[in-house]
Amino acid sequence: MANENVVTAVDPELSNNEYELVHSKSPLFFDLYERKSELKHQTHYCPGCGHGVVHKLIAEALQELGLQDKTIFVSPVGCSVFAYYYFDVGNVQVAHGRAPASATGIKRSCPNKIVISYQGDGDLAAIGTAEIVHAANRGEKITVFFVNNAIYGMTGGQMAPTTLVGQKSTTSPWGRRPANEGFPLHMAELLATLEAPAYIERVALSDNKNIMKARRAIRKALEIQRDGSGFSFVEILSPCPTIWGKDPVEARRWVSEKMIPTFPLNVFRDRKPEIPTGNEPPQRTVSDVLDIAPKAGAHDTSKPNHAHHFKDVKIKIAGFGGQGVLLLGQLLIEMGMREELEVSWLPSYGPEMRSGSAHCHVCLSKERIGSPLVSHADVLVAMNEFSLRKFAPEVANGGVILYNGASLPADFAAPGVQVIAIPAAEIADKLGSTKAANIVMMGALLEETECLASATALSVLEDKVKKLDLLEIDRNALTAGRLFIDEQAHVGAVGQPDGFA
Ligand SMILES: Cc1ncc(C[n+]2csc(CCOP(=O)(O)OP(=O)(O)O)c2C)c(N)n1
Ligand code: SF4
Repeated sequence: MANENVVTAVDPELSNNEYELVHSKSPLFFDLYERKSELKHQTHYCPGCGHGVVHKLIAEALQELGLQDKTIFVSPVGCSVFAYYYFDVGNVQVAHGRAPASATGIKRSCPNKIVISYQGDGDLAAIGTAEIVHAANRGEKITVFFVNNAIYGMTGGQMAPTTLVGQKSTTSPWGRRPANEGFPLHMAELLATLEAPAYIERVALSDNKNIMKARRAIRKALEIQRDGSGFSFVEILSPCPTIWGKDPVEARRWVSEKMIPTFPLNVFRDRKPEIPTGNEPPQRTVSDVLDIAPKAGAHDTSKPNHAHHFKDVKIKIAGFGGQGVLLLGQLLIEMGMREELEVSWLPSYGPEMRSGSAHCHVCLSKERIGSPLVSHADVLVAMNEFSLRKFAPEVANGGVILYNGASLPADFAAPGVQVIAIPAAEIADKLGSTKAANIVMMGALLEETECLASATALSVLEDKVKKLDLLEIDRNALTAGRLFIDEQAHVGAVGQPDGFA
């Protein structure tokens, strides 16, 4: 049966099938490179770049080992930042240098997955030195593919820790001088001084023979992770024709003639580490560790007694710094946790401590949360007019906007969304503190959406608000927000530009 992944192109200039080009692509790759509006069959890498070769070798190894559905690929910052556009596996793209730390978290929470940390030499050996050393030293059961091209490719050719002695770069225009810039870092050798790693090898993309060795090393590193044997690391000396100013053939030769003498190819470690076990600390629940277990006599929230009528609720809370916008989000996720929901809270604010704009994304869900980002909110709590206008267009159809104001701005409209104006600041002011406006809004939110129980809200406030006079104001503010929603419905105090209320 014909292999659908093999494309055969016969050169029309050549007679009688004299010469045939055969290209094959691993089915582990996506069909098209969607990021490019045109040329979707091409990658974003320069011709002759080693990243493309390494991608192919990883894809083929994953496919041969049958690991596609179990793999989570952590891509770095650098030329390979878009690796997730190619690999049809689980993908996470992380901050510069942090891939081994993120991979650690992913592997520890999903121990049955194959977790790959893919990094360049700027990413791994400069900004991320600490992360790789400590992940290796802990013997994290991840696989690291370290693409060493002796330069920062993505940013235009600055010196990397791996830049060769005498090699010119934009930041070492006279060539690297050990007296000034130090010597190249040998990451494979450095990590091989540690006890915990199971497998460390350096390979090179200098010629076909070495590429075949790289292929075997990549496969072996993945097998080691599959078998649970420990930390595996493959350093791959890789051409960067563009920044080196060479054509692809010269660049490969340069790997062979210049890089390999500095970075000898070798298996530096190949054994299952003996890591002592036992004496593990007792397993404790998150609420025990954070000391948020319900106290005796407090509202018993150990078991959720509130029926959640949703699969998930996405909330955005926005206003000025100082209006308790971020705190309101934190209170809601605390309540969610006590009601045994999955929760996430993602703050966003400028450098100003007060009066700058601030907002947070809150997710409450019965299922694991994929992304903490709320791009289509079910509920928007807008603490000021700026936030109302800015975020209203992002509210999902059928969603709710709770606006801190006596009435809606005259020209404001949000079709398909229920908008409720609540004079929260005035209500809070009358209760003794304008600052409690966020709690008035919390009461309104709970009453309007019924997403969390009032009893949980009270128990959270009792635990979090230490000053008794403030606690009293907050209790009243919570009730006032709830009552406003109940009563305004009867008296028609809802802003209704869209005819909802
Ligand atoms: C915190 C931070 N610092 C600096 C940068 C700029 N930056 C982007 S990629 C990069 C280095 C990339 O070099 P390398 O890891 O060797 O990967 P390559 O592009 O060569 O594959 C740098 C310094 C950044 N994006 N983030
Ligand atoms: S700049 Fe270098 S590392 Fe980056 S894509 Fe081009 S050849 Fe590859």
